[in-house]
Amino acid sequence: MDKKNKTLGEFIIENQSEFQYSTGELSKLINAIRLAAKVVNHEVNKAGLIDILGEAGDTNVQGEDQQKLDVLANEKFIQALRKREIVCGIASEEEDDFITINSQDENHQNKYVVLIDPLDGSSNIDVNVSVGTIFSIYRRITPVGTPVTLEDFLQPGKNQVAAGYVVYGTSTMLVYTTGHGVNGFTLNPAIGTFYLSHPNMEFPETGKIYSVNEGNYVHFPQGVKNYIKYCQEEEGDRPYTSRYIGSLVSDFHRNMIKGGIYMYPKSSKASNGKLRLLYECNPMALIAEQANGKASNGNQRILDIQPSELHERVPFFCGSKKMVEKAEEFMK
Ligand code: P6P
Repeated sequence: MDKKNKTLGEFIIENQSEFQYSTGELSKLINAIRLAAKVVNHEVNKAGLIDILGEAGDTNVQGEDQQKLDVLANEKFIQALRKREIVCGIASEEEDDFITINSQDENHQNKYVVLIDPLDGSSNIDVNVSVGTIFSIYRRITPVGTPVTLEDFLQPGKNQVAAGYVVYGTSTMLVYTTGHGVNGFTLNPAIGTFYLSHPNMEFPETGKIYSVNEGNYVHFPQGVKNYIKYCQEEEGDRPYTSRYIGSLVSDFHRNMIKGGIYMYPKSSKASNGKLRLLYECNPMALIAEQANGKASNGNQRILDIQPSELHERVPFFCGSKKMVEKAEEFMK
């Protein structure tokens, strides 16, 4: 079959034997993400109308109470994952603590934990800028048959069995990896089907785009300031282009296709930067490495970091390998 016309469902079935664990388990996990992504996509795409449609009162057209979209996205992903009888626990940016999923079978036979940022960049919704969902999947490390514990969530990113994102942009795409490369699927909203549109996605080894909030420049460490000036100098293939959407998933996605580096450094205002290790940096770092890119906190591989708490933040430098390495040189 022509690779390009393959649906996500066909792709999962054709590639599930690569999944190191039970073949059916991966399908259930990705299918749960797929379903929730379609539901959230529907809500995000009419976000601008909700206020108008909601003028009739406190409810929207479906008669549901109006909810902030990130709360709604959180509920939709948790609901989809809970139903699949495959996940024993979920952690989310929207939840202070992790959620234990009690399987119907009280022996807690479910083997996977999922960590999500249900709607990253949600503040952009009000200005019609693309947003995304980020997900990270691990096998539990505590014994199956016992309630999930915090230890199951505080695993280094290199232990992830799958990771991906949904970008709700000019088109909606699901991009994910199970450790065998990165593939991108575009949603045909007319029929609600994701099609393989970007097989084997890879970061160009270098690029000419740097993404950072330069409004924080004066607060950055000197090494970061020096790298930003390096990007702006008239020399060789520079100056680079500055592109910063304020939505990690969108900046990452563009840089993976065109080549570039995304940076959220620490600063005098945020000693560990802003991005969360467990459900933003780790999944994006796995995707980056699977796409021949690189992801570090400035001096350490993101995927090697041993987490100490659920919502911890880390500085984040991610994208084309040579650009991340150059940035690290300036920060040594
Ligand atoms: P700032 C969105 O809130 C987010 O987590 C990322 O998606 C985005 O890249 C970053 O924060 C933007 O943060 O401080 O530059 O507005």
